[in-house]
Amino acid sequence: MRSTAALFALSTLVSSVLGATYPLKDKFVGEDFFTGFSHQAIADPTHGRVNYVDQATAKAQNLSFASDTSFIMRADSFTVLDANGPGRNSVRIQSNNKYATHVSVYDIRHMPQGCGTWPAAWEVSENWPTEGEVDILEGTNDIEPNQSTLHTSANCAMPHERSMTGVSVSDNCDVAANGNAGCGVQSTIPKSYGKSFNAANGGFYAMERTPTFIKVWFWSRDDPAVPADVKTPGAAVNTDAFGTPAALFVNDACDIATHFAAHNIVINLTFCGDWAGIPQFFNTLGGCPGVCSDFVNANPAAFADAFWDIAGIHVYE
Ligand SMILES: *[C@@H]1O[C@H](CO)[C@@H](O)[C@H](O)[C@H]1NC(C)=O
Ligand SMILES: *[C@@H]1O[C@H](CO)[C@@H](O)[C@H](O)[C@H]1NC(C)=O
Ligand SMILES: CC(=O)N[C@H]1CO[C@H](CO)[C@@H](O)[C@@H]1O
Repeated sequence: MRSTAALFALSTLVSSVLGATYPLKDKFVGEDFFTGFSHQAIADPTHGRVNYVDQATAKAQNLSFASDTSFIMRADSFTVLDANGPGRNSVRIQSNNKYATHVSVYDIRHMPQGCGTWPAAWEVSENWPTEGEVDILEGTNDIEPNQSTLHTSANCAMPHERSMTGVSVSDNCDVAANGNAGCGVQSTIPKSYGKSFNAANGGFYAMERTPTFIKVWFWSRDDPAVPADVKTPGAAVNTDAFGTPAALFVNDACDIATHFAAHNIVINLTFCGDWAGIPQFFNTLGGCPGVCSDFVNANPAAFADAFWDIAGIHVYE
């Protein structure tokens, strides 16, 4: 009896982080980003030197552009800015649909690069932090690697050691506990961010979210281990075959089901602000000159590589 009970306990523990097969729910390729996502001309909550434009403006200025095989969104790289006027034009998009238990696969050829840039691909909803935030790909000033992070309300923490290839840099996800750093896992996979990501023609990020765990994987474009259903999206994905994730978040000391509501997918590109603009990140780690906002105002050409080229986002539910 006792050993059966022990076995049962072990199997429920193990099965709580097992993957599954999920059918395709939404596919976003090319023009789908103009219909399945909304351009958000909002003020940057992180105080960036940015001016998010609406869809009509983004199309007119060719900041958002779709072909059959890609969706490009980028910063204005032509205009010298008045220090007293609005920030640099850029694009922030949000999916019209929300997803709770799901897998999202991001096939990205190029991510924004350059001094002052703060790009992010993440999932979030209106009520922050009570409904949670999952940052899949985020960083600043080309500083590699960066990380995947959860931001939550109180009572959500992670054990330090987990079955993942990345390294936990902070175990408390509560935004009030550590100046909104959240619980971040730094990637140990080469070419997962910035210049080296772009030089390899990008790659694939995938995130699986269930009521009991959240996992993030990354494969560089030419990694022979890219799962076939990630490389060539089809009717379903099987996360059992994805291997050890770069980041794993578990429910030992965090009730994932109540800390995370259904989320929208958000892709954004801001400049400077509460993270990229801090001298430690802009100057010391990023090797960028002067004051971030002055740099953004005066150097439009420095933003020529500040663009996303997204081959597609597929969501399985
Ligand atoms: C951009 O994304 C990051 C993701 O973590 C977020 O913290 C920041 O507030 C976002 N900025 C805007 C304006 O959306
Ligand atoms: C808009 O951007 C795309 C992608 O960079 C480019 O191929 C296209 O020529 C641009 N269109 C115009 C009118 O500049
Ligand atoms: C390597 C690196 O620059 N990592 C940074 C990732 O982002 C966090 C902030 O969330 C920084 O604290 C790290 O230094």
